[in-house]
Amino acid sequence: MLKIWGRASSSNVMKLLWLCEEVGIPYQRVDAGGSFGVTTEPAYLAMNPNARVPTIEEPDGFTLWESNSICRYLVATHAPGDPLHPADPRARARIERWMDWQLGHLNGPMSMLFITLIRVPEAKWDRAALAGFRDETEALWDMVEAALGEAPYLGGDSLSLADIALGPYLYRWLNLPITRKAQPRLAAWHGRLMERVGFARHVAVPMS
Ligand SMILES: N[C@@H](CCC(=O)N[C@@H](CS)C(=O)NCC(=O)O)C(=O)O
Repeated sequence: MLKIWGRASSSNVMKLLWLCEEVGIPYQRVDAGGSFGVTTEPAYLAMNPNARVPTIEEPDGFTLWESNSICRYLVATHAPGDPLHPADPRARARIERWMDWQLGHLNGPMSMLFITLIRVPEAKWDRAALAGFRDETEALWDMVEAALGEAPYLGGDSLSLADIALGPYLYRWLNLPITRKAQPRLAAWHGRLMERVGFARHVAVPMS
């Protein structure tokens, strides 16, 4: 059976748990990262020298790290042809663009905002920096708000890996204790994602 290494509270692990639920891939999850440690042990580093979660391990010993690459690999190997990651080059590229954008643009300010608000004691907050992360993140979500004017899902008319890559961050953005401007398309998109069992079960969970 597929093994997923990583704590369930990790946004990057959530992507994989949701995807497995979405396409019916059986898996065993092993706690690692955060207070569980494990990621700096030699056996883990041999699988993932980046010492982060998630990492996957197949029964034949194949391992892979980087959550978005793992998502692509899992569809290709366990659900080939699934519209989550279509073969058409243009449709696929429009989906992968958002996966790259999540990693290259959204992840930085969003993680700083999340870690400060949820994991750093309030007395230690740098409020000016926090306001900067909030503003930067809101401007990035405005891009998604505009994109959702073209289609109900980020990659087009149906759920795709673009939604799965951004979903955990959308949930956090809409639930962090901050003031936010109204972004009605984001709210409607969140409502559509909440209808997916995998999102409701693995992503829409208390933040820690
Ligand atoms: N780009 C990597 C990021 C991996 C990453 O930073 N994971 C975080 C959790 S979301 C982590 O391992 N943090 C340290 C830890 O949990 O010990 C991916 O998408 O897999």
